[in-house]
Amino acid sequence: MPLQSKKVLTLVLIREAGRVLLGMKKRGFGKGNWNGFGGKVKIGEETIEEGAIREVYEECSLTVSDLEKVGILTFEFLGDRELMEVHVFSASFFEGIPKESEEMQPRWFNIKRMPYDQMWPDDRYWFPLYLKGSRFTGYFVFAGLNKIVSQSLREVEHLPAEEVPSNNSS
Ligand code: CJL
Repeated sequence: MPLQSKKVLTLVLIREAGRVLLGMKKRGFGKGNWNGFGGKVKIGEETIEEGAIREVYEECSLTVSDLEKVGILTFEFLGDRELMEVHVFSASFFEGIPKESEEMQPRWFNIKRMPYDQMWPDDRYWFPLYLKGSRFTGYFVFAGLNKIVSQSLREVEHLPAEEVPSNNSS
């Protein structure tokens, strides 16, 4: 593995009428937490958004469209050289009825009552920026999975354009 590499992940927050759809993660990384939907971007997917749309469908049976990129969150875990870069999208348009999958149990939350005690610890910092319609970038350093040891979070006017995956020989 290169000295510093990053894993690109997606997170989609579906919003309707003062509520946000979250899923209770039933297995794997983040099990027991409420979170938006998302996951890895697969080889062959042309954009991060395309991976995000696929993951939402797989995890809760909704077809989302017109995703808006609202944030980029980078996570460093002390002792681990791989960074996690989470591209956060907001979706206001969807078709279908939320359905439980093997991965997620979906449920609507009133935006005034987010279950921060059962979410990743970073969420209580950046989620309010999402809820008020801001765009943001954040960098969080974790010691273990539950403790934030350093963070920077800023609201931005524009998010950086998506990077084209490159093998460095072009
Ligand atoms: C972990 C990274 C899973 C989004 C969902 C994991 C779906 C992998 N995601 C929030 C995170 C990570 C995070 C860092 C400390 N809200 N989502 N914090 N916080 N990803 O496939």
